[in-house]
Amino acid sequence: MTEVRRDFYGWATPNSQRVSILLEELGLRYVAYGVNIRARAQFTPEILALNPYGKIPILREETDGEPTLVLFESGAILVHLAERHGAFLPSSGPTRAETLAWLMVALTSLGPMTGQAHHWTELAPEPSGVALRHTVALVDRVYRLLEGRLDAHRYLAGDAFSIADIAAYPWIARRAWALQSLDTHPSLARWFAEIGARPGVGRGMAVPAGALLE
Ligand SMILES: N[C@@H](CCC(=O)N[C@@H](CS)C(=O)NCC(=O)O)C(=O)O
Repeated sequence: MTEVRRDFYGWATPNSQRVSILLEELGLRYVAYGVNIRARAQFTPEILALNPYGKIPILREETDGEPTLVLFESGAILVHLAERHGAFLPSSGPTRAETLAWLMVALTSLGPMTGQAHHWTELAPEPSGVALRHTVALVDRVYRLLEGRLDAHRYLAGDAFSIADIAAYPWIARRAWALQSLDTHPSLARWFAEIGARPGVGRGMAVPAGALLE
């Protein structure tokens, strides 16, 4: 029987949590390695050898003891695992296309815009009101989009929980970074509570054990 070993490199960050949530939702066995980005561990030779971009998450797979895949970019990892295990992404048809569209909203708008806003709300060495207002306004627009979608549909891709929800959830959990609130987004709040109640999501959010971003 073929034996697959999976090594997951991550930290308590939203992009990492996307992957650990999916690993848990799929019930896969994996070994989690902590890469503390606040201690700049992403720039060690070991991590740069796996991802020359020096970013997490990273997934490494071995099949029967032979390295078969090293993958970075959370979206690529989500699609790879979902396809390989036949879950949370339809294999063809319009719902697959829609799932990928909402996945891309999470990958290219929600995550990066929230990350940029976070720079201006908490991390920048010098404040900039212009940059803060600009980046928060970009996130406001994404939240309005998600609220409208979830007003009309149970999940981002429609009727079924998918990798689009998994990609969005950890960033909504960090909404304070971009001065967002669920109080003014009732449908997003309903979705956030439902996704957060899934045991696999709860477990995935806590990987690697003991990791703290602060
Ligand atoms: N587009 C990438 C972004 C990865 C990313 O920016 N990861 C952050 C943690 S959430 C990181 O590694 N930051 C450290 C750095 O950029 O040096 C993905 O989705 O995987």
